[in-house]
Amino acid sequence: MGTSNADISKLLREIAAAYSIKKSGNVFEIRAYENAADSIEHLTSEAKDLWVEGKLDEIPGLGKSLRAYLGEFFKTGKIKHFEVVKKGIPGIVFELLDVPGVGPKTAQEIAKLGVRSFDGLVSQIKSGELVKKGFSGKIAEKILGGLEELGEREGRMLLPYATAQADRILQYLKKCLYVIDAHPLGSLRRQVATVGDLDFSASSKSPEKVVNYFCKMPGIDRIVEKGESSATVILQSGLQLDLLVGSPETYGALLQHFTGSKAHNIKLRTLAEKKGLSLSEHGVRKLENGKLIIDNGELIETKTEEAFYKILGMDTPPPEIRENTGEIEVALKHDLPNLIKLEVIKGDLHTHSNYPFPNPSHGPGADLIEEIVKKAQELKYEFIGISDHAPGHGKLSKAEMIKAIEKRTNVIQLIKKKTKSIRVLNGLEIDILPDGSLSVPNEALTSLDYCIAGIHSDHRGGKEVITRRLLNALSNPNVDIISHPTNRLLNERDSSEADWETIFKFAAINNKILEIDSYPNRLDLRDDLVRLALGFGVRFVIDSDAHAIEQMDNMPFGVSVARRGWTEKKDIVNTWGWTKFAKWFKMV
Ligand code: DGT
Ligand code: CA
Ligand code: CA
Repeated sequence: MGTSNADISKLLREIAAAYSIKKSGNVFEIRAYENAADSIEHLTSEAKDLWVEGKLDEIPGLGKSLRAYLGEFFKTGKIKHFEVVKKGIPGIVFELLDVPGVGPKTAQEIAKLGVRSFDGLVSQIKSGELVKKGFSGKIAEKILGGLEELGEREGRMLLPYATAQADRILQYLKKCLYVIDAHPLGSLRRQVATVGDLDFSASSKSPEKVVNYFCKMPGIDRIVEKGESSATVILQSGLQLDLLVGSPETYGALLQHFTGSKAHNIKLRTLAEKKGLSLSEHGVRKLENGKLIIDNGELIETKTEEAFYKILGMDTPPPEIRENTGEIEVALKHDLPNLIKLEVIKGDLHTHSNYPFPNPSHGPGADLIEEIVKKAQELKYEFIGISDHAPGHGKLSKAEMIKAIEKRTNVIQLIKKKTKSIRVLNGLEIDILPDGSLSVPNEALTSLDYCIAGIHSDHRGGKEVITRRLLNALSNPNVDIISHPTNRLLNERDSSEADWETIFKFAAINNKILEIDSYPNRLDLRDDLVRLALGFGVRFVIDSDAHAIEQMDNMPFGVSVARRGWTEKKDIVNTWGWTKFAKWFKMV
């Protein structure tokens, strides 16, 4: 077993589950394991490194006994006590906990019915055997969906990883003598939060030579398919690459086709047919009496994507919104949105410094406030907000909490005074507790420039609970922003369920801002919900949620989410001029 933070979190969750299955631990013990799992999952440094440096006590929410267990784990590769706790529970129970929608009770029940593998489970559900044995049909259905989701999740890359890989491959492609131009396309060009495989196009007069060159790329494990103008290869890293090569005269059509999305292309094809045209990756052809004339001479010139879309009588939708969710209709009416761009971002409101709060609710950042300010200056920002996690709820008395926050406010005041070319803003990120109240008393919030509230525990509460918690937080006059509203972690945890329409309506009416968090495995609020919220008039802030200054460079990924959600400059508060911005936050 590995020792990554993800491995340790999983192990701790398994112990929590084992306790609850055996009914041997009390509620507090189980909660302690779950909290520790959450806390380690969110660390910016590896827990093992902290152990090596003798700094395990820096992990918030980790008690003395858990620290000792982790020490034992790093030293010996196992924990005796955990083995005792897990004893007698079949391994499949722990595997099942990874399936969305399956908790310890259900996992145990499935194991009791003799299921020992995922494949066995699927076949027992599909054949109706499980239900015959008395298992709930409704839950069985839900589990099938969960298994499917788990399968889909596996193998999809996060956007920054996909971007880095694609850059490298593009460099290689462009070095080929026969390549006139090349582009990464598919879901990467559309900036989808996770990317399945990487698609490339190349413009060339000698397609076969380009295909040969591509198939000789270093690091290829196997060639799946190789044609005259296309290839599919798998790299040793497991990454799949698709290449299509086309002639410069019709390269626009190729770009368009391979960018997708599939749904966008299908809709376009129907539209084209009505105009007597046929579309394919090779280009646009005229149909005669509704029939395709197979003659390359009939290919209409489409050197650029713009030329391609023009033939269809429409403007060119930005790749990020090519999902057949209305973009074709507005492009036909020449009414495409003017999507927000990275260049207009004027500041970041969600950054974590290493300010030493006593008992912070979650891991602090790695760098000094001054270092964050300097990085923000390098990014040419006009303002930078520091939003550390406040001390954890219940860790300090009310008076101590107020004092601790005041003390930090004074520190920031001093930094504000000595910083000239950029505005430093005093914020906090506080917790929305399970009952919907906030982790910090109101008296401590009034001196802040702004306040972010977010759910950082008990994410798996039901739809009503999550909705009520978010609405409660939004009702507090001191709360300006809800951070990462769905709390999803890509490839790890699904979005919380909530009554989003009610939440968005409430946020819009009460001038509350929803965050688009640029952290690569969050990208939360997600694009489809951004679009939905936008319809209700919600405003957004795009933040990095950086826990180290390098992570402030993640802003472009949040901007991509905002673009996929159809937002424009006016919808994003951290693009506004200072006067409007400060007025909104009542800073003046
Ligand atoms: P991914 O790889 O799962 O993240 O998603 P995509 O969108 O990159 O999908 P992929 O790699 O299967 O295909 C790349 C593009 O090629 C896709 O966005 C649109 C186009 N395409 C693929 N299959 C079809 C198809 O069956 N019909 C049409 N019209 N276009 C297709
Ligand atoms: Ca793809
Ligand atoms: Ca592909």
